[in-house]
Amino acid sequence: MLELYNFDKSTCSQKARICLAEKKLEWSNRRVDLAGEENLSPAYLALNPNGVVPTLVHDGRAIIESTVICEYLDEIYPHEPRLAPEDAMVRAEMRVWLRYIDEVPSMAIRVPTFQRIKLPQFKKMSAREFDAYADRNPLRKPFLRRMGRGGFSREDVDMAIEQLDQSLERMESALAGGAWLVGDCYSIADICMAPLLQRLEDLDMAEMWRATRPRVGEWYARIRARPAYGVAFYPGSLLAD
Ligand SMILES: N[C@@H](CCC(=O)N[C@@H](CS)C(=O)NCC(=O)O)C(=O)O
Repeated sequence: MLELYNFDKSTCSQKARICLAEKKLEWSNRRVDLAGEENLSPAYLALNPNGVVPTLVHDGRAIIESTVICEYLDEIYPHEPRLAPEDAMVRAEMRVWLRYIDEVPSMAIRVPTFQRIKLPQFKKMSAREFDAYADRNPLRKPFLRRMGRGGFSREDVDMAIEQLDQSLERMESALAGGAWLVGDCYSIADICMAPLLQRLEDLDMAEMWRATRPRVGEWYARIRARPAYGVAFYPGSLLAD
């Protein structure tokens, strides 16, 4: 049995949901209430000590990290569509993308997201309440402390935009070689990038690629046209919903 602990609007959860939909797998939805801090409850921390979503529970055993979850699902359910390239060298290229996506754009996207969504809530907290909230987050404490109740500095916002811009530029150049990030093979690299572009669009930041990066625009249209995309992004899963 597959259970996915996830949250509708979380980009990391969306990565895992696209993967499950691509593989047409049956799974039980375990919705985690982030606003209610269910992710920081002892029961959830026992599954995921980082206190973040998603977590996949397969026959009672927990697997964390969205990218790891995607690779795991493709490995244990090797039916079509395969989501990793057959060739070891090309698979390594995909993994290079996955490390980069985890380290750079997935981190950077949190800055404009938190500025837009969380800042109004944080502003209502007292200093003591905010510090206690930051301290309860096993993984996000430094990030939250840096943001503070007043929001990120101009420099932090600019740095995040620069990193997102770099990611889009790398995509534009990779897509000169084929329809997908790793040549002609639709893969987990595409799946992990897609929710980040959806988020940029939801944050009214799609101009970062619309006029200037045509291959990215075409890639985005292609991935959104896949049936799995519509399954993963059900009504209520977008920032604006
Ligand atoms: N590297 C982790 C990151 C997971 C992560 O940061 N999840 C966010 C949502 S996208 C979260 O749970 N945030 C908790 C919160 O916002 O309170 C993964 O890819 O699974």
